[in-house]
Amino acid sequence: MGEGRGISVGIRVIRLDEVDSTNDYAKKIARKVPEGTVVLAKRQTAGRGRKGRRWESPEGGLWMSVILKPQRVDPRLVFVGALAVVDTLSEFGLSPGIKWPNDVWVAGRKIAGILTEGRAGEYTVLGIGLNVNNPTPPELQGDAVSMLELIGTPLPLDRVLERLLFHLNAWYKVFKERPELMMAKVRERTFILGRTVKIIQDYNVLIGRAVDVLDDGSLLLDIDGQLRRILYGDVSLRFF
Ligand code: BT5
Repeated sequence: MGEGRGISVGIRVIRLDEVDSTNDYAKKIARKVPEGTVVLAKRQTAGRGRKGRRWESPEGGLWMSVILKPQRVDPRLVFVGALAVVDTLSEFGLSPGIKWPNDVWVAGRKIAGILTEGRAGEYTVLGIGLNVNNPTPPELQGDAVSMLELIGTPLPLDRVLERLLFHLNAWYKVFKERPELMMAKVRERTFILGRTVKIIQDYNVLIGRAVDVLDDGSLLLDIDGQLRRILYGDVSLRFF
């Protein structure tokens, strides 16, 4: 299926020493570069999470954005990033899980975050922040973790990048050809299922048991016996 015609994530890697945000840089060049172009920076001065939250990006981490040009904007693209990070970390001997919707955690702490942004019909920028050898923010002690901290020795960043690009290619292909297969893997890797969680929406807080991740990427929550679908969007999830 589509063999040989698929794009290659990482066909071109733009390496920067410093940038405000690789996502912002990628959005500026997205229309002019081929799909699969990657923007990588040693450090970001204004790395962003969702809703303008800050993403700490000192030297030593993997801060990158992939420019994709899918047929349609699809919120499930975030899972291409999450699964690729999960597979990469597994190869390094770690046991990661997805904290729906956009985090990867190891041993109860956040090691990576994904931020997708796009322009309908034009491009989607898939931003990935992965703590590799960088110090994690002191104010997030206990909440954030790096590969260095878990493995005990610094890792060659290029080796981590190479494995991540490999898995991004593989999962992007599955996403395009068999999205339901990708979602089955997401379900398998989502560690919050069965747990009681708190969903924080703009003006609303919901507490319930996470039951399932549906094929459209939404989370099924059991609130006192009533099932409710939570759409991926600007929601935060906390353990209760
Ligand atoms: C995310 O947002 O988790 C998405 C982060 C995406 C970062 C990448 S880096 C490359 C690309 N360029 C960008 O500018 N962004 C992307 P969110 O779910 O909103 O989580 C943000 C929260 O994570 C913050 O409020 C902190 O609590 C926490 N945080 C910040 N820096 C962190 C770090 N280095 N490691 C772990 N947690 C962190």
